[in-house]
Amino acid sequence: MRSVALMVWFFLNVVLLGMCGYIYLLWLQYWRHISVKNRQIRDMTYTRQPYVEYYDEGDLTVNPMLKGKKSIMHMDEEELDESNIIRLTNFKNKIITRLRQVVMKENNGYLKGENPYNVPYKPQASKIINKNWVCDMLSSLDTFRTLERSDLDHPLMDYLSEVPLFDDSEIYDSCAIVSNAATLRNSNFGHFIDKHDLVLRFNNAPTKGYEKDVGSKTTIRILNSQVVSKPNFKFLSSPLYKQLKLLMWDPSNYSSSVNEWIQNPEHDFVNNYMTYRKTYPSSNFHIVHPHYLWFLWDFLQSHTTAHIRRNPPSSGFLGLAMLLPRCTVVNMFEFIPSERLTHRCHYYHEKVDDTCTFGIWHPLAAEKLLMLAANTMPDQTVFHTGFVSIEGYKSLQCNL
Ligand code: NCC
Repeated sequence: MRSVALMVWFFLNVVLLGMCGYIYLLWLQYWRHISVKNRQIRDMTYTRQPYVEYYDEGDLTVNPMLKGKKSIMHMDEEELDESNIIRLTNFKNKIITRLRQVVMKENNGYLKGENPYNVPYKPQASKIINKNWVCDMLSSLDTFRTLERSDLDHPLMDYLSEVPLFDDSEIYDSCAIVSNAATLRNSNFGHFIDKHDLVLRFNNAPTKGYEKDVGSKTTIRILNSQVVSKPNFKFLSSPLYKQLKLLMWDPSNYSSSVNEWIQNPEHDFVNNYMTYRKTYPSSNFHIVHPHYLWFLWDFLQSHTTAHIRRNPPSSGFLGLAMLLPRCTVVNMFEFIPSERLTHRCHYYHEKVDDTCTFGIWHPLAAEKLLMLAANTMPDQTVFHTGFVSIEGYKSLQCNL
């Protein structure tokens, strides 16, 4: 009897001890959770600054020139609760890290990497960068340039439009640049995009069937020379390329003259260009001066603290440079990927390819980090809603 009582007593003690141990573990777990959460919130209030330093100097700092500015175009955005803000901050950090990794990888492969356009060695930016690069662009000697008849000694010259792509009085309050990114799907941006005074699209990106997400208005399209020359894009017959301003680009060798380039363009666009202009003589269709592409590349290099890929900038960056002097504000849709990010490339295809978003041929990651540096929108707009807003020259106060 005594030994049974002892055993019960022993058993109860073990249970009691076990319970105390368990409660202690739960208590520890709870305080660990609270302290992680507090740290995240503290970090978040630090990184939720609206403007990010675009290259790895450590801090995410506010650009004083942009502080307090607001875009003239607003979207109604939902209010995020705390757990969503934490998720968003983690997403933002992942995207910025990924972009920086791509830039670093290109930098590390710089000397071994290909240099198909014979770009001469250019130093990367020093550690102290003027963050207000939009003003730098304005103060630089070379501004956006299209080919003019006097630039060429080639039959093409007679087909170049004499009406400028934009006349001097064409200044817009709000401009939208719509990327071709797959993250536009289910964005519901259509109505907002169409409210902009000017809408820029790229290549063969359709609007029909995608109006809810990308809108239907197109003021201008930028085309790379593949789209003008390759039969599968149906450049001469597709309605995509009619009744709007068109701008195409084809890269030359870095130091070729215009006449050397036109004898041997990268893609043979010349016949289609001439046929288009002959068929639609009043069309406003221009060709980027090939030296301007390299000016843009030089500009990007001089504002990136790493060596960038020695290929021309993407159509997206060209579009931004073209519009900054003409728009009070430029809203860029899904250039910085939002939380809708998938592995797909375009909103109108199922093709899976991450490099469309982070870059493999163009110095895309460096371009995107520069866009982020000039962005005036809060993180929620960029990484949740899906667009960045950049002030045009007109609204910036540059000390020129
Ligand atoms: O894909 P693309 O680019 O036509 O996209 C236009 C601009 O949108 C931005 N973009 C696109 C996809 C994505 N997932 N994220 C993005 O940010 C980029 O800024 C891009 O410039 C081009 O720039 O002209 C490009 O064109 C395509 C392709 O030629 C056309 O789409 C026609 O098919 C190029 N791809 C290939 O040649 C395979 C791409 O490298 C550049």
